[in-house]
Amino acid sequence: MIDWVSWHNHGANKSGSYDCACKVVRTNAEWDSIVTPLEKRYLMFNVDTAKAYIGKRTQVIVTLYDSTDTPITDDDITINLSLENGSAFFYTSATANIATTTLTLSAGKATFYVSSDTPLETWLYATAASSSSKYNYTSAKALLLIEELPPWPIIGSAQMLDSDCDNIPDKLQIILTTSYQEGQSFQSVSFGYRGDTVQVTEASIDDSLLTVSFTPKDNAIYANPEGWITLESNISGKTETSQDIYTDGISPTVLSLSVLERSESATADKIYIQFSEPISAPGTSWPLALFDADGNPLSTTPSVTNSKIYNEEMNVWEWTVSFDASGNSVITEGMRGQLLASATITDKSGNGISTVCEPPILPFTLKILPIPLKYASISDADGDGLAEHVVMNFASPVDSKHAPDSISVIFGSAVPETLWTSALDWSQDRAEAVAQMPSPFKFGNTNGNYSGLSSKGGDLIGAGLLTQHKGSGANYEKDSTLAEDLTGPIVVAGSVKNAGTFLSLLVEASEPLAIGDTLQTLIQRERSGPIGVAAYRYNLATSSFTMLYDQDAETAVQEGDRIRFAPEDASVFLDKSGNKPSPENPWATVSGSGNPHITFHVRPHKPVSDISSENAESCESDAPPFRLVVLNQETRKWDFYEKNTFLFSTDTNAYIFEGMLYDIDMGIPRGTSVGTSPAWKLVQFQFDIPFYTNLGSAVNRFKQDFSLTPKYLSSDNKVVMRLQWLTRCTQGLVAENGRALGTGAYIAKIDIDAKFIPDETLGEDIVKRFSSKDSYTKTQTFGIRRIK
Ligand SMILES: [Ca+2]
Ligand SMILES: [Ca+2]
Ligand SMILES: [Ca+2]
Ligand SMILES: [Ca+2]
Repeated sequence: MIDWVSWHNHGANKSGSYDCACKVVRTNAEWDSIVTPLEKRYLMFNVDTAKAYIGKRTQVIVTLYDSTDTPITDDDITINLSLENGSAFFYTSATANIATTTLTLSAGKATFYVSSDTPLETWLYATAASSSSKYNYTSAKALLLIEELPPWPIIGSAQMLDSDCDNIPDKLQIILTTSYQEGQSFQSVSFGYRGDTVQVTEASIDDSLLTVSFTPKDNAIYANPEGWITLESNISGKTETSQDIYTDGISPTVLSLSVLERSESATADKIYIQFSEPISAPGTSWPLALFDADGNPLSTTPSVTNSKIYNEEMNVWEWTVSFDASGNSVITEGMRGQLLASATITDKSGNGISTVCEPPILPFTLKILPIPLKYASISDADGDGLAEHVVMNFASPVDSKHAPDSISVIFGSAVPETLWTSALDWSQDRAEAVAQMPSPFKFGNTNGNYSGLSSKGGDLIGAGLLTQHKGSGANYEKDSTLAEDLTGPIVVAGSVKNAGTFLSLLVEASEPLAIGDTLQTLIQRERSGPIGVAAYRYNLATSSFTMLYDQDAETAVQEGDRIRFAPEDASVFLDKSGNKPSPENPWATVSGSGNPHITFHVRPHKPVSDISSENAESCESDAPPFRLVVLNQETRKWDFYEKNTFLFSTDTNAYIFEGMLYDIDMGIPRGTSVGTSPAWKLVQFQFDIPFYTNLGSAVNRFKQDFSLTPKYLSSDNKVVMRLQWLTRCTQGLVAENGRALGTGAYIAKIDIDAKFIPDETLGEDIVKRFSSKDSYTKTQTFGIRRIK
């Protein structure tokens, strides 16, 4: 009998000296003798020393690690906080009132605050509250140092105030632990305010009360401010800083009021009150004085049966108010209300209603509930690959009173986008509306992150979310539905790299793909097309696929090419909801990786060249035997070079090559988009082509440098060259030593080196890649036949 026994070596020790004990084959195992060692886990504090003055709180963070110092986020144990000696208080926040000695980790971490009323120097521990059968927890340990208050002022407490009753903070009041003495003075106060840091160097100081005024950059209502604060003081020529937090000293107030449109089936009215900040549950006492539409006070006190939070984000509460004895509404649209000075409304910091600020008298607006949405969709109606067409269906016809003020649509998966519009095109029966979003969703946003059941049946995946919005403040309402993805996928990027004699093209799509008709086209190339790109094989990952093809293939995609999906039914690929690529889905430029690679096609123009000794056209006995001829893509003429010097140009159809002709055709990566200058300024070639008889005797040699400029690169990324071995007057082809060559087989040893000289104005990465070299070596046989 063989049993496999395994145990963790996690935490066995940090040097891992018994790593090999992970799996052990045991024979004749005795089960009761098998011991699984407990895995070690460590609680650690973020500080070695936690330091505070008497009565002040200092923040400490405790984190759980394994023996490799990796934080453990899935073992949220409860911990006990304790001291070696003395007593301290532990709080879960800087402002919490109730102390605790137990905490539960959240994702492997807990933050707490410690303070003490007496000076202390002792050890602080965080210990696992209970033991585990799997883990052995080591406690966290740090020095706790509680010191007497210093003999200069530090922050005792700090409160943010609003002195002009606009619900925007403007004054910070600090109670110092002591007043400034001789040789001590105020320097500055800095504090955090909604992401800004505000620094104030002027203060009014009255004994130990220090007040600074400021105007916030962000002038939005902020009636529950909280943040950090730093006080700098000059103490006998030295700057001493005191850090603390400031708390909310601003009273809650009412911002807006509304009453719900009364339906036939209603049994009570619903009143909505929007507060300037979160409040504590107000109970059923009515908080407002009422006025009629003309502003005359009313003595009515509505009878409240319930109050509850209605919109937490907007601090809107709902009061249920009974009808009067005759069944009429006590509060109607247009009436006004004012917060009662006696109302029992308090904010989360315990601030009651202001005794200084006069509450505003506000009208009750009518809250209208929107007609629920039933279905929505997002498509690319104009076929350019970008989604912009939104259709929405409502549960019942929508009259203008119940129509949304605006709609918002969330779409896109990697970086979701929210677009808004208020322009809706209603159907005849007013149960459907169409919105052309003012600008389409961004390139690549062709699906969304929502999924669920469709009201039309079946599941929706990759959906967006459509929300209708109506009203504002206390009468704001919204209602959402999934928006089905009816937008086809697009190609967002491509990158090509060499894979031996093949190229491997990675095509990245905007969303997860499905395979439809495999007989259709994978992608299209724009250059000399659109043409379908053939591949030996392709591999689909979720939202991308790689294609492998011969780098010499006519349809090969190169760096700088643009590619896209074949439109509609011509595409192999669909998105996961079955949407086909749009008719005009956009092109994406293919980037390269690794060094750019030149494809060489070097071969004799004809396997056997007929050479006549009777030649009149270029009969110069002392002319060099070779010319390099390159097709100029700007003039469409042949440019002739001899020893790297430009000689002349001729029309391609007017010139007849004589002598022995070699074709040198190359594919050179542009490295940039089609139609723009290449990523290289030059390609420097070194040609070395010695020719031999078939017995190996040297006959002649073409050895020349040539600097290729972009004017020779076709829009199709091709370079067309000819190497012309000229005949000599009355002799035909001659060897270097002047002897005429006879009919027979000859050998060419071709050696071409190429070096890219980059366009330095491009990005660092592309400049580096286009500073590389490539080369080509081949031995070839060709024939010469002498004719009369
Ligand atoms: Ca203010
Ligand atoms: Ca407040
Ligand atoms: Ca579109
Ligand atoms: Ca889609």
